[in-house]
Amino acid sequence: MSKRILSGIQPTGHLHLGNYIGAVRQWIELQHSYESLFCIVDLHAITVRQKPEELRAAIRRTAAGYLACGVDPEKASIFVQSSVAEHAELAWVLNTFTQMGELERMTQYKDKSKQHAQNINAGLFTYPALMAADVLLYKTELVPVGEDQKQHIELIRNLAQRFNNHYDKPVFTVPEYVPPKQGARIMGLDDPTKKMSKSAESEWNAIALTDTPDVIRKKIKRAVTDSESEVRAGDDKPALTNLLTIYSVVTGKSIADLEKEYVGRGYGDFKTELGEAVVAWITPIQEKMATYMNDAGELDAVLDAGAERARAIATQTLKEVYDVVGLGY
Ligand code: AQP
Repeated sequence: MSKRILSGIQPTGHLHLGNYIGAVRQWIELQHSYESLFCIVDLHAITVRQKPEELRAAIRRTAAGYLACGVDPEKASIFVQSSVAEHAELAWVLNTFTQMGELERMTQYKDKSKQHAQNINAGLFTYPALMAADVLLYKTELVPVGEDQKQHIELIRNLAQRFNNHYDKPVFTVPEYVPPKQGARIMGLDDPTKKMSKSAESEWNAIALTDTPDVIRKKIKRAVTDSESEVRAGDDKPALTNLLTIYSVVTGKSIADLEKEYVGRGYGDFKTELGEAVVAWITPIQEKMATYMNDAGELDAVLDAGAERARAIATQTLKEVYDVVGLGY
C-alpha cells in the first residue's frame, strides 16, 4: 500500500503564492504516488476572529483553489476539517499529552499573539494539538508543508511517540516533514524579511491567486528590491532571491537561467517580465477557480466525497485511541 500524506491550509483569506509554492505545488506532485488527504482547516481558522459569511466563502474558495491548482479529487480526498468531528475529539485527547512549556515555545503562537494581542485565546495556544490530531488521525506518514510549520511537525512527532510509549502500543504513526523542493518560505513582496502571509497588514505583501492581472503587475512593480541593480540570487539579495524563486516556479526556468537572461538588464525589465509571467501562469488557474465557484453542486460533491473517505479512516483511529486510553464503557 502506498504511504499516506496529509496537509491543509486555513481558510483565513485568499490563497497566495506562498501557500502555492510552499504547500499546494508539492501536493499536486505527491498525489500521484501517495494516498493523499488535503483539508481546509476551518477549525484552525477560528483561533482568530472570523466573520461567519466571510469564513464560509473562504472555505469554498480555498477548496476551489486546491482544485484549480491541480489537486485531483479522483486521486486525493479534499475535505473540510469541521465536517470530520474526530479532529476536534482527538485534539482533546492530545491536549492532555501536550505540555504548556512546549506550546509556549512555538514561534507561530508567539507571532500570532503579538498580531492578535486583544484575543490570545486558548485555541490559539493549543493550535499545535489540533494540528497533531489532523495528522495523527490518518496515521499520516508524510506532511508536505512550508518551513514555517516545521516546528509544529517536530512537536507532533514527539506527541505521537509520547502517546505510543505511554500506552506501549504503536497507535500513531510518527510522521515526517516533507520540505518543498524550492521556496520553502516565500517572503512578503513589501518586506523580504517576513513571510508572505494571508493576514499581512500591507496589501502589497502577498499575491493572491484571485488578484486581477493589473493588481499583480502593480504589486510586482512596487515589490521591494535590494541595493545595486544586478538581477541575481544570493544571501545578500533576499528580495531578488524571493522574486527569482517566484519567477522560476511560474515559468519552470531555473534561477541560473533567469540570472543569465537578465545579465546587463536592470530591475525595471525584470519586474515587468516577471509580472507578465505571473499573470500568464495565474490566468488559467483563475478560470478554473471561477468554474468551481460557479458550480456549487460540483464543489459540494467533491467535499462530501472527500469527507466520507476521511471519516472512514478517522473513526477507526479514534476508536483505537479511546480503547487504549480507556474512554467509554
Ligand atoms: N510564505 C510562505 N512560504 C511558503 N509556504 C507558506 N505557507 C504559508 N505561507 C507560506 C504554507 O502554506 C500552508 C498553509 O498555511 P496556513 O494557511 O495554514 O497558515 P500560515 O502558514 O499561517 O499561512 P498564512 O498565509 O500566513 O496564513 P495566516 O495569515 O492566516 O496565518 C502551510 O503548509 C504553510 O507552511
